[in-house]
Amino acid sequence: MGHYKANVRDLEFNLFEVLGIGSVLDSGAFGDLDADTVKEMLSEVRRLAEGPLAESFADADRNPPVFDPNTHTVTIPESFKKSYKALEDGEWVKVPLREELGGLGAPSVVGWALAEMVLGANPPIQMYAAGAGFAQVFYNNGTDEQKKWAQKIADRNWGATMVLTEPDAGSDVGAGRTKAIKQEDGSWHIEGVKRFITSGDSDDMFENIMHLVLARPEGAGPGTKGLSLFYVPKTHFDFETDTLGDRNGVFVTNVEHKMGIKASATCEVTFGGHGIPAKGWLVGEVHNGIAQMFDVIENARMMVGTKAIATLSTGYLNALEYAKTRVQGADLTQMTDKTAPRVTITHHPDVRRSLAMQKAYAEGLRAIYLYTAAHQNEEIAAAVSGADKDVAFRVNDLLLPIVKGVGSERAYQYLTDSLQTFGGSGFLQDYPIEQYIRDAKIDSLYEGTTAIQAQDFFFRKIARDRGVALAHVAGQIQKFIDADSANERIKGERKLLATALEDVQTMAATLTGHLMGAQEQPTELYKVGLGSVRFLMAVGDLFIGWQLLQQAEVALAALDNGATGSDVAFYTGKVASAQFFARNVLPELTATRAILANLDNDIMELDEAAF
Ligand code: ST9
Ligand code: FAD
Repeated sequence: MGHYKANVRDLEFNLFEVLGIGSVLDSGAFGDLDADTVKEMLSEVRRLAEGPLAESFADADRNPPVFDPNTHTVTIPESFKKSYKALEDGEWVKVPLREELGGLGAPSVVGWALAEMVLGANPPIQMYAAGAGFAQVFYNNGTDEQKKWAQKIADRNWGATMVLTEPDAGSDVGAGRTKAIKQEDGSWHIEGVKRFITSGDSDDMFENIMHLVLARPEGAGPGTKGLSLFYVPKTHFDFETDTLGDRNGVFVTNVEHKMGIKASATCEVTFGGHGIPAKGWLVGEVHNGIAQMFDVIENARMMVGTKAIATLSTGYLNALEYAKTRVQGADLTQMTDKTAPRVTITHHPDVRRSLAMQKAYAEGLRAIYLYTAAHQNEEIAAAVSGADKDVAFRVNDLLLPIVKGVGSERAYQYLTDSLQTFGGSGFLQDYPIEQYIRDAKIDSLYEGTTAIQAQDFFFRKIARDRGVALAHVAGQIQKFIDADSANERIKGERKLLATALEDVQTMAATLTGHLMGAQEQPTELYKVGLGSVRFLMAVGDLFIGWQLLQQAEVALAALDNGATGSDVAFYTGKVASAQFFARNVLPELTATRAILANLDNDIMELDEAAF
């Protein structure tokens, strides 16, 4: 048995019992795809993830990719390439893609449920496998001619990269200096050095790599709006004859030595610096680079959040298994009796508290990413929350910083609890948790740090959206609180949820007040900046509490309907987890509300020397 533990029971519970996607599939909205086929897919990807994909997880960490500066190449460990091939052979990453690109056109929610298991087993595999997804963005944004290229790229399973970051342009993408110079034949020459590029080179895993590069055409304006998006192949390719041509002038010039996800090659990539021009083509022949790149970024943010959540889930399940067998100390009620029998650590209240928090966050965050994915297809969104197409996409936008920002922060926080459950053994490489923690730390950094997610959440997803998406989700929560059919057993928890909703609404109003106040007094904006991460995390807790209680309602009904066998423990656990979260976490939002109500700018006025 490898390190990875999937939770297919919970995935099926979310998909079929809570979100109810079975009835949408049965309506024929997604062709022949039915519930049984989705269940078979989940089971097959679980087999792959727990077996061949997980197999190289530790080996590729201990023997990471090696860079050869003379040939500008990266050597990837054989064990990892074997795992990668196992995923590629099944074409699993294409399941949610459009049919023109060899996909099945399955709903996003199915695609992300499958991806969770790959990301939990060996995250860099999913990153290297993103080529066909990138091709879909290229297809959606490309000219008719470029659409044909995109189809070929997906068909031939090329690798792909997203190329934004430069040494002086990280969070501030608009500071990028990489240039694009127009050529007479309609192509462009790209010149500059990009940093931290995931999968910049990948040994012989792919016959070619498609780089999607943001660069500034000569004479274009400043900031992100002056950037355009270019398709830049590693090696030229003749799409008429299907043949590889000369090497393009884009070379990897360094590979980083990292804390985690070591199997993923993070590269410095130099365009046009080695005597050969780096030739690129303007995507869609329009200068709309940042908006086009956000089509990739939105999916990548979803991927990063799901990765973090997947890792927390397997961390929790590993900790749970260990706790059930580790015998240490006596039951607390017999602590003074030195002859009392020794018990497994699951008998200790603090271990139970910790396991309950890990379970609630792992399963609550899973519910959040699947609810988000459910709003990426209008048919599913309509069934799940009654959202029309416009509102569905706004809700997806609203929830992405929660999936990415809250998912990554909470996963890292509670993975340390998973490690703590193992005691000193957790610190050893005999168990996977220390690698989980190292691998998960990146999730709060790349694809926009948590601070950037929090600002995106408030300024763009709430203020600029005029609260439409937030009001839709808050309406769903209110409906749940008010439901006549509410089960009496979680009545007290509904009250806690109602208070949490009110707390969050007050926090939103407070921050909005500072935003408005900034028209008169610009430094009022600092208060938004000081409160935005707390606010993001608070909204995350509210949504998690709501999702868990909704699950508890479904579980109680299943128990009342005579659930049997292992389902009894599963549903009982759902109810207990929701109650624990509501009682132990939701009341904290009242304190956050008070903190936000009293924000001041003292810390902004403090001399740097005083820090
Ligand atoms: C990175 C990669 O870190 C790490 C992992 C790689 C793994 C690779 C595998 C990925 C797999 C998944 C992909 C699969 C592909 C598809 C599959 C298909 C099924 N939403 O606010 P403004 C746009 S990469 C949408 O003024 P500033 C919008 O067009 C590096 N659009 O921003 C807007 O115009 P308008 C990641 C948004 O002040 C325009 O930007 N780096 C959003 O100019 C300007 O907006 C980062 O993430 C949004 N939320 O620039 C950088 N926001 O307003 C983080 C903006 O007219 N920094 N736009 O609509 C930021 O995000 C900054 O806030 C900034 C600020 C750069 C946007
Ligand atoms: P900075 O932007 O310098 O941030 C430093 C600190 O300041 C952070 O805590 C940040 O939150 C804070 N900060 C910065 N600006 C603000 C602000 N306006 N408000 C509040 N706080 C702020 N990039 C790509 O283009 N393609 C890739 O494939 C890719 N893969 C990556 C893989 C790895 C392993 C790593 C480490 C990075 C990768 N990146 C990639 C780059 C990544 O997206 C950036 O590192 C990230 O956007 C942060 O930029 P930075 O590192 O320059 O940090």
